[in-house]
Amino acid sequence: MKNKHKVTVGLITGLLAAAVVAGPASANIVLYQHINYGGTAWDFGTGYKQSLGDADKRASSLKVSKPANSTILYSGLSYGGTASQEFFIGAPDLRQWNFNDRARSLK
Ligand SMILES: [Ca+2]
Repeated sequence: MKNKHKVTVGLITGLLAAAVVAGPASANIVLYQHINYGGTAWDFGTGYKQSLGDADKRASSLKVSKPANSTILYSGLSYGGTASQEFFIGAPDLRQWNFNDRARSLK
């Protein structure tokens, strides 16, 4: 049992090392049409999108994959609007952040 645990830790460490070596290119910010990561998924890569195309004002949940540190959603195009919110891991329900079907750009 102890050895099995060590192997698991080693594998995870290896995966983390691989992710770090890959750098920001492997970081993905994914918005979802519905809450709890349902419906259409829109992958925005490492972010910095002045407009969200098909996802415009439709996203209801999101995920931020490591090694991305975070993403910021904006209620306006080109990082504008009256509201913005930073997310570090993601959010299963953007209603909790008053951001349901509201995001129009992201960093
Ligand atoms: Ca939605």
